[in-house]
Amino acid sequence: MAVLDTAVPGGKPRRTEREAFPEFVDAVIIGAGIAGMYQLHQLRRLGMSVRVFETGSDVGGTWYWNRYPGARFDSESWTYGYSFSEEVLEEWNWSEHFSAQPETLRYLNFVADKFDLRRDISFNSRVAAAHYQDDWGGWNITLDDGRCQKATFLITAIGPLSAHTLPRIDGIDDFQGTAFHTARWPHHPVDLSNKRVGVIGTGATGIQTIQTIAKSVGHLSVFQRTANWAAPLHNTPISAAEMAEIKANYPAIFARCRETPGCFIHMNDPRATFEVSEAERLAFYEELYNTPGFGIWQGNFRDMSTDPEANAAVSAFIADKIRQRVKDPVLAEKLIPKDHGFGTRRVPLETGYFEVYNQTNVRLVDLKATPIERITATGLRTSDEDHDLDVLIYATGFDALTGGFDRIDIRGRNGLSLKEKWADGPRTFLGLQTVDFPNMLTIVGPHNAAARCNIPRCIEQNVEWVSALMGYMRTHGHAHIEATQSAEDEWTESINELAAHMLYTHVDSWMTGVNRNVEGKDIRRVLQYQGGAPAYREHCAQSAAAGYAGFELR
Ligand code: NA7
Repeated sequence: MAVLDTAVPGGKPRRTEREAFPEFVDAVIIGAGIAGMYQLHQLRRLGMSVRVFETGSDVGGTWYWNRYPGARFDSESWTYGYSFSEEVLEEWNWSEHFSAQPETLRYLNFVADKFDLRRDISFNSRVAAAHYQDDWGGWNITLDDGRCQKATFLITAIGPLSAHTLPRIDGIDDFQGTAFHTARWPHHPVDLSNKRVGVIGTGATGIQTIQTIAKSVGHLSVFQRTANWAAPLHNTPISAAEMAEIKANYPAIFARCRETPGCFIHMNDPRATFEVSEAERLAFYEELYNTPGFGIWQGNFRDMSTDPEANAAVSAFIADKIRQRVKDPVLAEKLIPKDHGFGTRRVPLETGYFEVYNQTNVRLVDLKATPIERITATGLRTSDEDHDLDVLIYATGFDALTGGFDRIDIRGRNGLSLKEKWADGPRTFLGLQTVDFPNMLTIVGPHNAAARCNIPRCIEQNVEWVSALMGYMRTHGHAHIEATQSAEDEWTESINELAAHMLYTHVDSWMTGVNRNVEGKDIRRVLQYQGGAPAYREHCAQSAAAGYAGFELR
């Protein structure tokens, strides 16, 4: 039985699947998640004709697809929502400091309703190809059902983590039980009670899933290949009084987010790790460990992500926490990462995750010791044992940042394939444009600050920059924009230089583009701008202020 793929789930599409749309529009946006929705809203305000194509049957992107149990924010809800609309800020109430997926999806539906976004969105519409047309200087976009659309501009809003990947393990289709990838969780409730459930993967998604289902399943087998660092989320409800205070503070909250490198509310401590005494250091780590959200990662000593010894100090602190929380010392050691330091992968935030392993119905299977050999009809076979399962959950991640692009046949000037151009790593200017692909703009594209960001904050910046560009081009009578070769070369070079001193660059993870489930993605690449969001914004603003320096406009 194949792994269930709920690409077009039971939910009723808002528009008919074979709807007609005009042959030509000013802009096509791919994706109706947070970025695509806001980009549509902005371009409409400029009076442009726009069509959005979305694979899912409704808005929401990441929050539409990732419905697995326990899916929730790792950013504070009140820093995550859109900031552009006073009305939205005033009308929407978050119920928890770190909102769960159903509430976030309700929020995005509320925004879509408020701005009547759906009338320009074609749902159940997967873009298969986008080819630049040298003769008329625009794009031909083809959907996988054969429908076509022409547009002057192609704006990708496809998300950094949208191309989910199943493991390359023999026998996936042999399994006779129920199997899901977490990013294709069904839209109907899934009853796991008393079932024998297996989860492959212990990234942020696996951790959220495991800690949520552990109590209700009959038996849970966690198949862990690489142990991951994780720190407490400390989520709590938001009272009405607190929400009123948050609303009153929104300007200050968003101002704070604009100052920090990742647009979270947490800012690195200006001190270096060994500038303080050991007692002071441990007290600071303890305080951060007890702080909600990403404080322990984003608000730690300034050298935590660059100095191996500083990183080892915080890693040792977190390792001790795991030892305190997991009763079986042998098991605790298996849960402590030995091959990478704390924060060199995006840190999963957990709620009682490590305590799950104290339950008698939960078993950790260490795949480093006993690798998976194959999936079988009745479960999964490791090198030493057959594991019988009713349900198999693949929390196996994504082909990050470039995977979403690779899945569309994007061709620029003279038929050049984007996948081929980026085969050895992306080349871009500002993470928004790439040479030979005129009039294509990549919101949250590789080399952009957004993929390392409290993402809506960076999405808003990207979208507003692209919208200002569109306005400028209209005013000046331009219909063609393309990065210059020198701007692309310099930006790509600077991206590589900025990342060189970061410890994360030397670790396999989605942030370095490593995904051995995908052909050709076993080599680390620099995919993110590491200079911090404020500096990134400054680069974008400077280019715009100089009449879009680094771009050729015609
Ligand atoms: P991640 O963080 O990429 O995690 C994927 C997990 O799946 C990770 O533990 C992988 O182990 C595991 N994996 C992948 N392929 C296999 C195979 N073939 N065998 C065994 N285990 C495998 O993705 P997530 O969805 O958890 O999180 C992505 C981001 O979403 C997260 O950072 C948040 O920002 C939200 P590995 O470590 O590769 O050994």
